[in-house]
Amino acid sequence: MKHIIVGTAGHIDHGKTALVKALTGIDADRLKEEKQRGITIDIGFADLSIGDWQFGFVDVPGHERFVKNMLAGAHGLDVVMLIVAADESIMPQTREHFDICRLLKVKSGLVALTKSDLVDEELLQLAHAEVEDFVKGSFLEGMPIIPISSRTGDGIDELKKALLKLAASIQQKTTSATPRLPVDRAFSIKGFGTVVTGTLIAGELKNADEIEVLPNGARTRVRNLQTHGHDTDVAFAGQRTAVNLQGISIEQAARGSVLTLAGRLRPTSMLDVRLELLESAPRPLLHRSRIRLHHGTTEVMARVSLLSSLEPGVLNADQSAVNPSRQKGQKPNATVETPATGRRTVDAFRIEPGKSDFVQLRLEEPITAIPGDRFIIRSYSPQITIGGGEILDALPDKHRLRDAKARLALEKLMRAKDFISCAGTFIEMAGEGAMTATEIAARTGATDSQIAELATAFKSSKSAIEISRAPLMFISTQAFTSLASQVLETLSAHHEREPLSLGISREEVRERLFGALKPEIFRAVIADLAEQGKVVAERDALRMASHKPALTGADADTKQALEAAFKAAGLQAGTLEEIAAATKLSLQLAKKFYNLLIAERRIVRVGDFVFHVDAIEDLKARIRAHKAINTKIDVAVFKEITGGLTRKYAIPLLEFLDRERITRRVGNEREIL
Ligand SMILES: Nc1nc2c(ncn2[C@@H]2O[C@H](COP(=O)(O)OP(=O)(O)O)[C@@H](O)[C@H]2O)c(=O)[nH]1
Ligand SMILES: [Mg+2]
Repeated sequence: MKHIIVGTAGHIDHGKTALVKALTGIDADRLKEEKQRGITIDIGFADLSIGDWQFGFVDVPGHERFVKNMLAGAHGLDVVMLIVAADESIMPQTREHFDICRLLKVKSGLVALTKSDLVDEELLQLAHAEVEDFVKGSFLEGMPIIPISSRTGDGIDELKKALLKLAASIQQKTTSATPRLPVDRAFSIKGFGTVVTGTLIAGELKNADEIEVLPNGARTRVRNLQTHGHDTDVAFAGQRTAVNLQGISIEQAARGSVLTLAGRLRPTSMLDVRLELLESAPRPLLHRSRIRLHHGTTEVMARVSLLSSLEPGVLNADQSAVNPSRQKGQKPNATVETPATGRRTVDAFRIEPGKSDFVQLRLEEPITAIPGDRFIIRSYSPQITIGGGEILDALPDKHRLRDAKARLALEKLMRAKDFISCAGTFIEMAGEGAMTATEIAARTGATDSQIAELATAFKSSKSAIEISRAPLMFISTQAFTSLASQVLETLSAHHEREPLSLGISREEVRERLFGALKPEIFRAVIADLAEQGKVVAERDALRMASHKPALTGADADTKQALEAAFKAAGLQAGTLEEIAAATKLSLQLAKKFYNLLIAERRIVRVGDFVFHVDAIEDLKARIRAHKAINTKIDVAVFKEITGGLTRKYAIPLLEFLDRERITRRVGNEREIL
């Protein structure tokens, strides 16, 4: 069975509800008030199976006052039946509903010329011609225009045939996506609990799935699932779906909510969009205008924050036109001083009717959206449809008015037509921040298996790199390369500054360059540099593979003298301060060479003391040799073996040997391993 959602659109009283009834036998006016007044107030539903196809019909109200409800029904349509009464022809809501369908990018449709029984052939031809002219240049151009009478049944068979033909020609909604069900009704059935209904616009929903209702965030399991009035184990994208939820109130899942799998999507209060202002909009859209945003089944108030493409120069010219008193050479600014009122305005920034531009919408209440979703905007007052467009980024950063970088990213997102290029762009935008699979899922609505495919895609495109498997994480190749060269620069600078030092502390590099980044990134960059043989990562230090501590003649002598002093002291070696004094070196200089000797492992730190590696190796050999005499050793014997070391040295050395696994402490004694 294939599924398709068909909606009505058109002016009030043109016969939308009657047509749905003539097609399906179902009266979609379900409210008492609707039946009494004979007008549709809210959206209604009906279904019909023909052959392999299951049609879900959404009948919308035509009245000007209920466009808000019409929008809640229009969001998930595959096919629209634009209904035009032959006796009245095109009327205001014919235009508004048609604009809405165009802006929502409804894929396909047809025109039903209803009430054909009320007009003669001549009038019918006239209406036909007017409709043909009306849809010219739109998605309905060349689509069937069918004269119908719901009263006599004329044309109904032809309409069914046309619907079947359309259904076969359009692409089905995708099931390989995170499921989303914008709720259009939430009600309660006694003994059953809360039920929500809506058009499943993407993915699949299964019985017992753990779901989340956003933006509320309430979670529960699917208790019962119905599509088109029948129980089912799975609902597919394109089906009218009813979901029984446990432990969630009607208020938590009210119209406008989105039901989705738990933990996948995130509500947002900002949207980056491509917005088209209708040619018929009464005035330009200004920066900071307050508008009504309709998305899915929800309506929220929002402010328009333009992303100006105006170059400072262009703005200059524009402003001097608006404000001739402006001084020449004055710094161009986003704000214009209006001489009459002295008020600062940014009205120089605007979208003219019929034009499109990038815009950031700042919402007064959160919604749940993903890129590719369509939306409609209506003016605050009067409430009329003025535009709409496509969401490009539903989880954007806040942009300033003139943010060239944001515009550039949005251009890219607009051109990204598939998931891989879309995800690639988001990863590029994240830069050094990289993106986890969870972040990609929330940003794009992709499934885990789609995200897993990215690794393969990036391997051939080389645009991004998988830097971690668990958690799955990607970084753009550009950011990765830049971080790697920053590491190399830092190491080079360090070697130049301190030619005697063997390397720089790993922690210092991490903090300085990767401090705010995910820890996996540092690990991956260093591992890559090491693998390429550019960097040597030793214990807690990093150095360029090419780096050799540069010792001049005098330095080499000093280093040697210091090492000799440690060697001569044997196991009686003191602290660094003592050795420095004994060799008549300044503590500062001694420290430098001492660090070098430590890094080269010529000397070993044991507690407060420092021993030459030879003395330590000799000690280990002597202890091992003692094993032939006795496998146990205590402090007294240890002192004997070491030629009478005092406890001051003996205790830290014994503990060191324990750590080195030469000995193991057993009570007061030690076992030689
Ligand atoms: N004669 C005639 N009347 C119709 C036809 N279709 C609808 N009507 C009538 O027109 C009125 C409005 O129809 P309705 O379906 O409620 O219009 P809607 O507001 O577009 O849903 C009702 O009184 C219908 O009986 C038709 O094909 N022929
Ligand atoms: Mg109606």
